[in-house]
Amino acid sequence: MTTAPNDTTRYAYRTCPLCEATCGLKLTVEGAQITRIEGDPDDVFSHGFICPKGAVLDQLHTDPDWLSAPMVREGTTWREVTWEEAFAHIAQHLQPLLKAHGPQSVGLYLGNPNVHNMAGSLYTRPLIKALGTRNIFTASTVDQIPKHVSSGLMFGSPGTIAVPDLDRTDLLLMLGANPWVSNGSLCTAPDMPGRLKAIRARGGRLIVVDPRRTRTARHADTHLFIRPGTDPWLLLALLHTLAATERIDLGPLAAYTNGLETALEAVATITPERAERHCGIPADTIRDLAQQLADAPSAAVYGRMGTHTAPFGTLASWAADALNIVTGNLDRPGGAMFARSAHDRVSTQPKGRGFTLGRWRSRVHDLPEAMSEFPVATLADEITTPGDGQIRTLITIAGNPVLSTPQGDRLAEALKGLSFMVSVDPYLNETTRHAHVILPPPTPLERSHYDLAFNRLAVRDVAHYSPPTFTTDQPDESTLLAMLALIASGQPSTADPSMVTALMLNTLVQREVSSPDSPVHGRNPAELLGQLDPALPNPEKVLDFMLRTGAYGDAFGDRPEGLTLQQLKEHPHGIDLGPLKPNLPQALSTPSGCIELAPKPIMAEIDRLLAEPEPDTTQMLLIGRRHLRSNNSWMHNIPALVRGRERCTLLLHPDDALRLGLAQGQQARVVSRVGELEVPVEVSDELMPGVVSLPHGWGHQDPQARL
Ligand SMILES: Nc1nc2c(c(=O)[nH]1)N[C@H]1C(S)=C(S)[C@@H](COP(=O)(O)OP(=O)(O)OC[C@H]3O[C@@H](n4cnc5c(=O)[nH]c(N)nc54)[C@H](O)[C@@H]3O)O[C@H]1N2
Ligand SMILES: Nc1nc2c(c(=O)[nH]1)N[C@H]1C(S)=C(S)[C@@H](COP(=O)(O)OP(=O)(O)OC[C@H]3O[C@@H](n4cnc5c(=O)[nH]c(N)nc54)[C@H](O)[C@@H]3O)O[C@H]1N2
Ligand code: SF4
Ligand SMILES: [Mo]
Repeated sequence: MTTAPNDTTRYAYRTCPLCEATCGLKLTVEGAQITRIEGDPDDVFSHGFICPKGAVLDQLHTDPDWLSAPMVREGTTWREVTWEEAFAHIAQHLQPLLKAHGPQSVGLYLGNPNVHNMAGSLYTRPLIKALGTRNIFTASTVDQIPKHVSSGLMFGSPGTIAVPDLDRTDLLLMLGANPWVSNGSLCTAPDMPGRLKAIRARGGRLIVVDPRRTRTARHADTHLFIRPGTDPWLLLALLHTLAATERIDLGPLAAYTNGLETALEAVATITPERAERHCGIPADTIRDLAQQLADAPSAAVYGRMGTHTAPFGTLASWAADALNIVTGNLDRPGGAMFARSAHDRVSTQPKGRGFTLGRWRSRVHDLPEAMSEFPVATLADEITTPGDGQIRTLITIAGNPVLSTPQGDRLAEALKGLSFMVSVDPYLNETTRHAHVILPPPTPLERSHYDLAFNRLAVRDVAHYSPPTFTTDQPDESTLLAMLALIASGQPSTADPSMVTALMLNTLVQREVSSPDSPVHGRNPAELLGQLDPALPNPEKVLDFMLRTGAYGDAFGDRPEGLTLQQLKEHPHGIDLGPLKPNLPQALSTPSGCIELAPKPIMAEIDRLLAEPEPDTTQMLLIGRRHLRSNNSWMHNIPALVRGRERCTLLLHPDDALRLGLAQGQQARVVSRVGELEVPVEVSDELMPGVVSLPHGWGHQDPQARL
């Protein structure tokens, strides 16, 4: 924070925590008020970019519905309680339930904002450990988990995710993403519009594949309509064509890639003609696309939401990376690369334990775990189906699954049957209104920020730290989660939350000193921990430790120029650590030390795809969409963001409107296998005929919510 000319005014710089773009914001602060929020022109990554959501961060801070005290519910009556009372109440209910019904009787749901704050990123793990439950659900299974699974199978770790090298690529083939609006996902790059325009400005090309002509598609060189759910056909036909035209060229990747032959054999029958019948993209266009990919000096195939949250999402996710590999574009500038986040250490040897799926299965529907979680779509089943291991207690943290996950009305009914529910959430909303206790975190301006999740997915290596803009006497969210962990492990509700951090640091330091990969291998744990400033808040101690042992860290004095938290504090606009660097084969952690191009579960998915019948084109298909001024289900409480035209509408093509006798503004009834609703119609030729689009996260009519 620096002081502005007028000495009652100060500027505060902070990373926006609302989406994956991690823009730097410049806040003008007068006393306890924010008088202006703009993009920080000096930010090393975002260079002044801001979107309408970042610009109203202060309105979250001042939202009167943002809870400022813990709440306890009896029947339909809520009362504010002290923090001591809230923790005592939780201990009084949670501990006997755990004792009586065992760890599996507790379910945990983690929502999206967990990955946007340090507390959620660091302190949910000790909570999971303390609970000892396998009934873990997150927003990932309605989002990016296919990418984790395919990356885990190919590269050895579900966190080893390749991102398009946006700022250097010559050709970006983008499927199922609309970053002009979403500002990007699994590809952290503030100012997506600017960066995408720059591709074309430097002579590169942008090709967008989407059943809707989105804003992103309108700015592309080419937009191809695709029948929803059929991306694997297109992508596998591209692989097929590259092989058939002898354009496979792995370059240096060939030395450490297994399974090329098996993978190409698996797509041998997927000709462009066959793919066309499924995906609707003409065979000649597919052949031309394959040639463009092979000819481009560098190219990146990038698939997101629309390809992942679909049937065969994991196969589509694999196929995108497989294309990057067989064209030699993985891990090379302009292709798809791996970030080196400042808080992770760089691996020096390519071998590891690899990644396994389905180590255990869900109780009711026998679904495999992936990354220790079950699909959230089965959460309601686990709550309502009696038997050993039935979920009786639920903890939700930063999630609104009633509005954000499939069959939310069924889940809401299920929540009513729980013995006990705790929510860590600032709002009394459609989900948390079923809780018995709500623990609200401080506002985004009252907490510090370092992006633990998205620096791992960024198109440049960067690091930023933001201190709290305002102080508060409310406990930090890390304290709330640490208290839940302590209570879950049987500690009294008066236990000291710092114990959790101490344990975490101990685990970290032991791991580092015993790992030959670590820059502090063999050092004395007490000496390292002794170098951490005892005055730092708990999460910052962990962060400083991670930064100092990370890719660019000072290795606790061994690399004196290296990064520390103190250095980040001295650079409020962030520190630029340069463009993406080649990381292979060292970043691999497969048992073979090689890229596994033909993992068995993926090859089995290809067989399953080949058994699919040709699509029934008389069936209308429903897809989603995002709006620039919205964020899943939870920013609809900010007047500046919801003003204006109704946005929860059903988009459909004029031909379909005519055929169905629907006109602009009329109510349409949408019926699926599991639900139905009424929604106003918006006729638009930006939709592919046969497809309708409805945004998610709406339906705030629950009278028990306080929004
Ligand atoms: N049909 C359809 N459904 C979808 C999607 C789609 O595209 N189409 N998208 C899916 C995706 S990608 C996602 S990520 C999920 C999101 O699913 P969820 O994460 O379950 O839902 P959100 O609407 O993001 O709700 C976020 C919750 O976090 C709370 N919150 C906000 N900030 C904080 C904080 O700092 N701390 C805490 N403790 N709580 C906070 C909010 O009040 C809100 O209750 O939705 C999925 N659902
Ligand atoms: N403004 C705003 N920004 C957000 C969010 C928000 O709610 N609002 N949510 C945030 C979150 S949690 C996430 S995960 C990211 C997601 O960010 P993105 O991955 O960019 O996701 P979407 O914006 O939903 O875009 C998905 C696109 O896929 C298309 N699509 C649908 N089905 C198919 C298909 O079968 N094949 C193909 N090829 N395309 C298909 C849709 O038409 C849509 O244009 O956005 C984040 N940013
Ligand atoms: S693009 Fe995302 S990170 Fe940037 S200001 Fe908007 S919401 Fe915040
Ligand atoms: Mo998401």
